Amino acid sequence: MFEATSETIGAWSFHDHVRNVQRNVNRGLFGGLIIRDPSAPCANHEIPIFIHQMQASAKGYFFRSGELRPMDSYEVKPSEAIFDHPGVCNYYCAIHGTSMSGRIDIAPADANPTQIHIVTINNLSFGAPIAIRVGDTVRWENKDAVNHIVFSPGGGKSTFCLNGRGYVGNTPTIVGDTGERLCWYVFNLDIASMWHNFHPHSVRWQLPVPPGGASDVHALSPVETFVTDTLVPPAMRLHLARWKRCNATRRWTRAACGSEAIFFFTAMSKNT
Ligand SMILES: [Cu+2]
Repeated sequence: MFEATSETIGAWSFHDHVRNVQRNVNRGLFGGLIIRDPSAPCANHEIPIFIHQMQASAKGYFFRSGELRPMDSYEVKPSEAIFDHPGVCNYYCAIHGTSMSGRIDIAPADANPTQIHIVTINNLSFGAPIAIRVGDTVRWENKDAVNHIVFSPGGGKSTFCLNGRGYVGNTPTIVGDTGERLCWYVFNLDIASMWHNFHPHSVRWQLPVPPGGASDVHALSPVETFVTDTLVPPAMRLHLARWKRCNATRRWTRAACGSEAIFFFTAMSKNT
């Protein structure tokens, strides 16, 4: 039970905290709780933004180790018929999430003897991608001081998302008139080790300390939140939709400025 008292004014992240955390995130088992400040000025637009990663599940190279304690190891052998076809296997740690991910490139079998490939787990990392052939064995050795679970759901590589959506044109667009007040509730819902910066490129906000101080960037640790108000600025920000191309000269010219401001704040894939 969560009691919304004056001491809890702000934004709070929640997520599953047991097992298969990333799989449960993909199912939507995470979110934010906002406790409004009744004495705060009314905003024209309230903007909850979740910054996080998702990884699709699909049929492919599926495997999952047990919980590997320090110095434990885990092997995927040919007899398990997992790396039995060429392709790319993206996997991650089921405890630490997709920020701790690895990759195996699987080539067809050839006349050379089969090999055992060692992946050393260290500093919350699986290290560089490895290349194997069908028929090879992969062995993970946990040299970290913490437990890990090597997990391949058979899907693609993880994608950075805003509110469950990735890529420009798909992520949320915030449109406001000049002078309107925006109340941002920013949540870093990356629950592994990924930090994100909130940096909307067109506004700044007052800091509580030092007096008179201001900032236009705020770093968010995993599961940290940030609440701030900004005003939609009077200046026009560059945007391709405001440029026109002359068919004769093939040159771009800037169209007349409007009074609206355009924020550009989006998420990109790690694949690029
Ligand atoms: Cu881990």
